Amino acid sequence: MDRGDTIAAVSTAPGRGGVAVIRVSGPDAFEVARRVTGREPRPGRVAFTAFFAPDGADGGRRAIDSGLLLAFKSPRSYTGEDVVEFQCHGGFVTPRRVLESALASGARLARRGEFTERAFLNGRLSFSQAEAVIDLIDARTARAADAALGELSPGAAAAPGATPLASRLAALYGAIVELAADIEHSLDVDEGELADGFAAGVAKRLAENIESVRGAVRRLREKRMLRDGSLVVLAGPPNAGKSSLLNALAGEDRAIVSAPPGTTRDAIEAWTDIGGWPVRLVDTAGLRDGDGVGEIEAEGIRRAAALASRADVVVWLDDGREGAKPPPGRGEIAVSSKCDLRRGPGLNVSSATGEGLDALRSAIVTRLEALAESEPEPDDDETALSALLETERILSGAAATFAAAGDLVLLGNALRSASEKTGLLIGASYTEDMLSRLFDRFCVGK
Ligand SMILES: Nc1nc2c(ncn2[C@@H]2O[C@H](COP(=O)(O)OP(=O)(O)OP(=O)(O)O)[C@@H](O)[C@H]2O)c(=O)[nH]1
Ligand SMILES: [Mg+2]
Repeated sequence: MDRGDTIAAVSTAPGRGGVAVIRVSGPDAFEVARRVTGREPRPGRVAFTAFFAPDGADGGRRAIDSGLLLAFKSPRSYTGEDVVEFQCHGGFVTPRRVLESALASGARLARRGEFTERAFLNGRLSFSQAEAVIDLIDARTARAADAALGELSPGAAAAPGATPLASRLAALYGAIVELAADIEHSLDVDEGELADGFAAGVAKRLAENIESVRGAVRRLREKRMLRDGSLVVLAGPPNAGKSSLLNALAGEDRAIVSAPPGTTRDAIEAWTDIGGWPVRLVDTAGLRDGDGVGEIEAEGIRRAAALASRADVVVWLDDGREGAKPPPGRGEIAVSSKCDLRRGPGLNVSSATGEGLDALRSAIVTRLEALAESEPEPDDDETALSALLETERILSGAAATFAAAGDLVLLGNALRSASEKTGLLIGASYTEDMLSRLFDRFCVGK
């Protein structure tokens, strides 16, 4: 990888906006700034300056905008390299022209996440902090942002008090390595010289380590739910009030509501914040069968059933009419809708008056919290989670074998492979694959 050159990118989101930031990092960053602005960048000072393109008449330069120049001298910068930032007007043209001028002045276009990758490689951020940067950018709710901030800068005012996952993992790694070392040592001494209760002490420490792995798995699962959001599907018979409920929960008029049954065909979704959890709320076609169901509605019903089957939570609405099917599968919350008209079993909710909406939100939060506590699905391909699950598997297996046979050599081997797995999580070792997976999540310019 070409990590020693100078990179540039527009760091702000594209589109209309008051201000855009173009960031340059690398050994030639100050030279790029000299060429783009015609002045000397001064670390710690903000300069108001013109920006030039190098393609003016007679080989001269042409003004394209004016704005602010900021300079950061290595190693005191985001990436740890020399960094300059140009703040120009936003919009579709100017940021691009300032960027092109930087590129014409010796920089090359950064890949996505390359600034943060350099920060990581230069030791300015740990792996988990780099991950927290993108989680913070992607956060959809304040709770998700707090969780990311807690990992990025422990002790930050807005962050909750919980121990950052990174510290927990570091402690776990330390405990496993220490136990492995004690066992290695015990192999070097005569059995008679081992302290009384040595085996019992080992078993106890092993059990504690397994408990910490489980705690970290739960934290990771919660983190992932905060990052990716949860799928909450509104399902039920036609006309039960699903689209009305989507609009009421999302606080906007997303889905068409109308009196005839069979209105909704395509699934309609809205992202919303439910008790701090980012939720992808989906309104579906009413489920019914029999005569009078046309081709399009039938397809809508198939999609609704498919969505409900992979939902984290299904909210099953029933307005008490004949023919309503029982809720599909587990994990659903039964709602009697239109409770301003009639009361029914389960949660009574009215989208018309707003009654029961808060109770429904709480019921959804309860389900999501239970999910965060539950065992993650085994096919999970997330690097950290799979490394932790693998650690748990190794440790549990080792604990069982040790309890049965008391073989310290086997246990020592198991602990060594467990420590390699957890080492991956604390940046003691990391693979190129982990790096590219992480930095692929970033946008260009960060
Ligand atoms: N009084 C009352 N009427 C409601 C309530 N919710 C929905 N309705 C009415 O019930 C009818 C159907 O509402 P929708 O939200 O379109 O129902 P749906 O379940 O999405 O229907 P389909 O898309 O056809 O399956 C409309 O006439 C709504 O105005 C409610 O809480 N109270
Ligand atoms: Mg509908």
